[in-house]
Amino acid sequence: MYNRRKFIKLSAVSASLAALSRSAVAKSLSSISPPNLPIVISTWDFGIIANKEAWKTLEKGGRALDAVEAGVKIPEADPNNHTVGRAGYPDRDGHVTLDACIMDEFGNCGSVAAMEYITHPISVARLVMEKTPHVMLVGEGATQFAVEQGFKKEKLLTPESKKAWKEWLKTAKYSPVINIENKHHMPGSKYNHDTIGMLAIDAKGNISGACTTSGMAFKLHGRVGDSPIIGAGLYVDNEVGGATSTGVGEEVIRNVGSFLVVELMRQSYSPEDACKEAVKRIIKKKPETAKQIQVGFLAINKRGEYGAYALQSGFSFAVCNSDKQDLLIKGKSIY
Ligand code: SD4
Repeated sequence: MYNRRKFIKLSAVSASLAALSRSAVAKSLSSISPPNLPIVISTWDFGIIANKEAWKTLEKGGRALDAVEAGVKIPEADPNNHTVGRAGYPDRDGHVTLDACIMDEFGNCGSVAAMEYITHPISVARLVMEKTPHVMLVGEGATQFAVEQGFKKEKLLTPESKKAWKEWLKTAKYSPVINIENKHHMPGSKYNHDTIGMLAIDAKGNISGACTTSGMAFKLHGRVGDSPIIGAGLYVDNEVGGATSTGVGEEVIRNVGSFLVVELMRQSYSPEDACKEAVKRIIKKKPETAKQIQVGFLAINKRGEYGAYALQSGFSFAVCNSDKQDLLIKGKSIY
């Protein structure tokens, strides 16, 4: 009897101790999770100014989707940026054709490809997502839709881009060069140029992403890269995280790169390891090509942890949260 009573008493003590330690664990978990939301990250040095614009929405408690659209519109409108938006370098026939896509926390997505005459392809992509039953519009159909939605039709080829194109025409040699956009950037421009891919998590923990580009400089007319292709240039799964890519789009498409990165994070790879594995797949399929081109991936998981990996050195990404608005990180690389 005595023993039984003592046992009951002891059990009660250990049960309340267990409850206490459970509540301590719960408390410590809630204090570290979510770590630092909201947060926005994006590719390359010009990601800093784009993130700052996105942050204006996020810090007010706004939606990640609105933040990424507003953020990437900054490089799209920048007259000194020759790889995104209105001042993008043209294709080999002199047409500026733009690619962009956007994806929200519900798995909705919209995209435009090879679209001419419109400065903000990301906003057209958003309207494709929100106002049509489709995911992707291309070429003239995309421009027509944009005009119907009230976008202004503009001539996008700037004098600087035209000059660079004329210069290129002298040899008209097309071979993707590592960070080709950086090599073609105009004197006086202070940014390191390339596609912008942006991923944000808002205060509610919802993830969205956007990706926008003028594509590879002096491409074949009609060429579409990875950037407007959901799963290649961008992918978001609100349960897992998001990923985006930059570099030679053909290799990203072949590996459905951003979808792969998100799926690897689902299998509990860290964002950086997932990006590294996706880069390694590119090498595995085309080892010789991989040595001569650039591809970079950037990813964030549901907890707001982020990471990146590239084939070649020179890839950077920008991070913005309540701690710091202008953090620039050098991406790790294989070569
Ligand atoms: C494309 N991925 O069109 C884009 C462009 C880019 O370095 O990121 N270039 O293939």
